[in-house]
Amino acid sequence: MSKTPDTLYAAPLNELIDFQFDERVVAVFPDMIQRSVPGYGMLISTIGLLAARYAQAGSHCYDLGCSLGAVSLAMRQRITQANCDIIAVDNSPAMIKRGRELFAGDKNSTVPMTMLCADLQSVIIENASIVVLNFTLQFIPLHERLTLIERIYQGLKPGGILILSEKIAFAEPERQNFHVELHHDFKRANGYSDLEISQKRTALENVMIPESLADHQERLHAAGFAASELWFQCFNFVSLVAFK
Ligand code: GEK
Repeated sequence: MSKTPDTLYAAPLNELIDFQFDERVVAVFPDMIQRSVPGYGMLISTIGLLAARYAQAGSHCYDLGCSLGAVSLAMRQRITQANCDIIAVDNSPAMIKRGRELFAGDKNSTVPMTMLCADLQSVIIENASIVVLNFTLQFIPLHERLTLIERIYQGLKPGGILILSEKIAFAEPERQNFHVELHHDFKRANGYSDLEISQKRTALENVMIPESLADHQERLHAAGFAASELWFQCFNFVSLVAFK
């Protein structure tokens, strides 16, 4: 599939409004996320492998903040356990509209999949073997995060997993600068200009709130998860698996 190039922040903008997952973002999203998140393609395919191993027969697999459904499609291609289904949720109508079109074209699997346009906070999580938050928790208000992780823990079956991928922040300024600078090098190497990098950063400032790795690990523990494992890190982008 050819990707529409992301040029949303290429020209100087007089007024920088808060970032929104609207039609303009949806049109360029596959290009944007690939060029902005180090390891995105590998994360998606590896989540498919985790799903293959941890899906339990007769359970639900949730993809919360699914955007166009890349995680769901990867899980769908790998799951072989009987009577599993995938529930993909996003509160952006434009994402879900385009995601449903892509899902309709995915003929590689018969695993049932539902794409819901809803606030993930209102979705009941039950009988789950896998829950994925792939770069979604960072958009949830800080004070709501523990309740969400607790709800996910309660909805998971014994042996179930939460896959949590996030952009993280570092308490020590030197470490923070090191990772941020390398992330910006990554974006420059993918063709983004300094203007694009800085305008996007400003647009995300009030919308995306990264926390430290320790904050995430402590919250997972507080919610009841017996153990969590850091399985991916590239600069300030990480992914954890938490085990019930
Ligand atoms: C991927 N997981 O391609 N309820 C539902 N969806 C939400 C909410 C909410 N309260 N808040 C934000 N979102 C995807 C990438 S993108 C990450 C996830 C990024 C949705 C929002 O609409 C967007 O589609 C997604 O979370 C975050 O693997 O663009 O940096």
